[in-house]
Formats: sequence, structure tokens, C-alpha cells
Amino acid sequence: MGLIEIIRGDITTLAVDAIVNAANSGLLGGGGVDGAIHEAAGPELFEECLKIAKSRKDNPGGPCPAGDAVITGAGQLPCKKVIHAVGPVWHGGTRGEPDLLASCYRKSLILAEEAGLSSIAFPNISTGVFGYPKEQAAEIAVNTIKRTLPETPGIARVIFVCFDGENYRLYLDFLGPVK
Ligand code: AR6
Repeated sequence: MGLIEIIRGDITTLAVDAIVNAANSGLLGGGGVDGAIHEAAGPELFEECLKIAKSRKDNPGGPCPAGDAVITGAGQLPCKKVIHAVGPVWHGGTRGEPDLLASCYRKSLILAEEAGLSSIAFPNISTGVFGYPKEQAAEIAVNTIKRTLPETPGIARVIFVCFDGENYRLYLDFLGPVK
């Protein structure tokens, strides 16, 4: 089964097979890690996202509804692919947020497996602009990855990339100092 690591840093710098973007349902960029990924990747990534968004414009819930994910190339980034996962906006936990967040992690891992990739890095989806409580989000992220990894034998390495100290400490608490 794949190894799980935790690092603190900027996900755009990682030369892994896939990095996951915390996108929104429009798929056309935004702030936070989404903004950083698009800025570092350049216009090629935006063009690819635009194509997908146009082809799915009649989808209920937008081109990529919460809980779903799509895969693209990586433009100028050092990774090979970007998986755009759309986390839920936190509304107090009564609108299916835990299942939608778990679905982001699960679908991203499965998309990476289907694309023949072996290493994947995740940001702390929904814990910025979307307001998901960090501790609950970390627990869901870790548990979902652990539960899904047995179904994705090609994935050798999963990296949780924490940008802020609070998330980094929470992930270390849930997983132990793996790295
Ligand atoms: N590398 C890794 N993690 C980062 C980076 C980075 N370069 N920059 C920020 N983070 P957010 P969300 C962390 O707000 O809550 C956007 O506008 C950040 O500290 O990026 O899912 C989208 O377009 C936080 O822990 O994503 C959507 O509209 C985590 O990434 C909306 O925000 C997620 O924060 C998505 O909101």
C-alpha cells in the first residue's frame, strides 16, 4: 500500500506525478491554492480548464460540482498532471459537507490511479476560503486516503501538503511524524 507523508510548504513547487487543486465548481481559477497553481502553471492550464468548463456548462451544480474532480495537464508546473477537486463550502456541517469532502479525496486518488500515476500531493481542501473546520477536515482527509489506498495499487506515495502551521500540526497529530 502507498506511503503517506506530510510536508509543510507550497504545493506548486512539487515535482510529483499529480498535484491536487482546491478548485471551485466553475473550474476557472480563484484565490488561495487555486490562484497559486494557475499563476505558476500559466495560460495553458487555464485553457484546458476552460475547455472542460465549456463542455460541462449544462451540468447541474456547475462544470465540476462539489465532491467531484477532473484531471488536466500541468502547464509550466514541475508536476505532470493537476487534479482539480472541488471541496464543499462549510455551512455548519448539515449539508453533506463531510461526504462531499471525502469524495474529493477519493475521486482524486482514483483519477490518479486511472491515469497510471504513482505519486499525488493534496492541499488541505476546503480549509481556506471555503471555511471547513481544519481538525474535522484533516481527519476526513487522512481516513479517506487510508480507506481508498487499498483500491489504488498503483499509487505508491500520497503527500499531504500543509501551507499553514495549524494544519501541519493537525496532520502530524492524526498520522504521527511520518516524515
Ligand atoms: N500550497 C499548498 N497549500 C496552499 C497554498 C499553496 N501554494 N496556498 C494556500 N494553501 P483555499 P478552499 C492552503 O482557500 O478552502 C479559491 O478561490 C490554504 O492554507 O485555497 O478549498 C478557489 O477558487 C488552505 O489550508 O481553498 C475556490 O473558490 C488550503 O490551501 C476556493 O478558494 C485550501 O485553501 C476554494 O476554497
